Amino acid sequence: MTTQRLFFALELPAPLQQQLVQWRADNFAAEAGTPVAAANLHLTLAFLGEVNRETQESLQQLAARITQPAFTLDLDDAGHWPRPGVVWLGCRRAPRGLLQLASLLRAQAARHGCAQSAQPFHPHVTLLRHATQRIVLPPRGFHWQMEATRFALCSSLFSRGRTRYKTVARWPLTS
Ligand code: 2AM
Repeated sequence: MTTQRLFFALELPAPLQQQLVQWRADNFAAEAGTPVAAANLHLTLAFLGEVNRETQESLQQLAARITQPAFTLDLDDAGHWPRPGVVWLGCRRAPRGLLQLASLLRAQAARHGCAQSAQPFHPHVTLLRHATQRIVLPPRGFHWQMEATRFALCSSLFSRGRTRYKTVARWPLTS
């Protein structure tokens, strides 16, 4: 049976993606890590892994039934996880709506056999990969805000040495 590598995510608006890429270029040396392409900047809500069509359809049906209000996301924190080699942007205070949405999607994924990480959910936008050396993070004071008015199911495709994400479906956040 064919499978796809899938994850639920908050997409970032294109202008915000561009602002983040500019800030990254201004604040990180080229050797700090591999930059994630602007169009690939996103915030993962629940990672599903390789999923067959039947599981995908069940999870999409459940996602369509979610009724949650939109929320504001403040990207005002950054960090470095040397082991996976990730430099990320996140929120000093994650909005309740974000945590609720991720928790629901992760629970539904787990019930459908998509193993969820034992690590607590730490919402983040990955900016750099392969960042395994010591890094000096930019000083605090940066802050971007976005309204999360919808969430998406995305697929991850790897071809010709590049990862591309494609949006499979989207649902509005409205109560
Ligand atoms: P990352 O950016 O922290 O690496 C597509 O690969 C998305 O799913 C990325 O945002 C990635 O998070 C996330 N992801 C990949 N593998 C994962 C895993 N095993 N557990 C949780 N998230 C994962």
